[in-house]
Amino acid sequence: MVRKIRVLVAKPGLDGHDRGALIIAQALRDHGMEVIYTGLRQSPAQIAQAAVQEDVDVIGLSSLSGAHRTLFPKVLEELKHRDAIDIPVIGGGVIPSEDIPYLIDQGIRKIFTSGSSTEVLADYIQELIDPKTKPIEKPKKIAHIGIAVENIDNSLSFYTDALGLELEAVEQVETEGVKVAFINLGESRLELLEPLNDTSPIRRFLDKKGEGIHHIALEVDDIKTRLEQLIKQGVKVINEKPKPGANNSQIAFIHPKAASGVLFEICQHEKSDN
Ligand code: B12
Repeated sequence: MVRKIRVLVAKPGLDGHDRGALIIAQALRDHGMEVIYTGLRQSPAQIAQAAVQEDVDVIGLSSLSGAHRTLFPKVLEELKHRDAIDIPVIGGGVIPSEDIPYLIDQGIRKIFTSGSSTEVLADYIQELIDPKTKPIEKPKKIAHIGIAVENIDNSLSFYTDALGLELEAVEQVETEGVKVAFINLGESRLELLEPLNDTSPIRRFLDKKGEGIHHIALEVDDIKTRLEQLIKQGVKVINEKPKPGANNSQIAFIHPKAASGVLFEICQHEKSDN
């Protein structure tokens, strides 16, 4: 029989907020993991001891009291004393973003704050424990930044003359109702987007917001899998399936509501150096 992943969910210190920890414990059980919950007000030594005794695969610390900077590293210290520092420790709760790099530096593997998806958490633990699990692929680079313009010919000279960049090609993408000028910039591009007709999404954007940045495109290796992962994580997308984009690419848009108002495109080009 395959051994279930065993997770210790622990509340260090005097913190009495247990809702988040209980939700996480239940969510991980729903994902088929075995969860041991320490209960409230545990010392770092008690947590490390319980982790060793229960032979857990991962420890999840929850803190909302503001004591994470002291307590999380203390748990690591206690694990070290017990020769158990190989047990990965993750954390969550009310943890200001400026504290996260410090905690990662101390040896906490990852911090999940309010609003984190439990799907992402379960997948993360699965990957952490089982190296065979395919990790979530990070985007490789900014493929391009799309800039909506009324007329490419009128806008081009700023990019080619004032900035001295090189115009690589101009292409019409009939399906999107858009004419695109590709301007090389290091490993990325700027794409000037001119509407071809009144139903073009770029026309609607220009009427609503005027000229300016329309979207940021991120290059991925496997757009189909990446899109499926985003949908599984509960990220709101505009396209549930990849569609043809400019310059021999497959593209899909993520809803701006998922990304603080920014329209992101993920794209995969035929050649990986694109
Ligand atoms: C509900 C609440 C309470 C309830 C707690 C009920 C309970 N049994 O949990 C009560 C009313 C009792 C309470 C009391 C107090 N509270 Co209070 N409380 C809150 C509040 C409004 C919401 C917390 C909550 O339940 N969120 C919902 C859960 C689901 O979210 P979550 O815990 O963040 O969990 C998510 C993630 O963080 C993450 N996560 C959490 N744990 C873990 C663990 C792992 C392993 C992983 C991977 C992920 C993970 O996943 C969860 C799901 O997304 C917060 C404000 C806030 N916005 O967070 C203040 C807050 C936490 N409280 C605060 C304070 C100050 C107090 C009191 C000291 C107030 C007082 N003077 O008496 C007391 C202290 C109580 C104590 N003994 O510790 C402060 C803490 C300040 C700080 N960190 O510096 C906050 C931030 C309010 C504020 N803005 O000032 N509180």
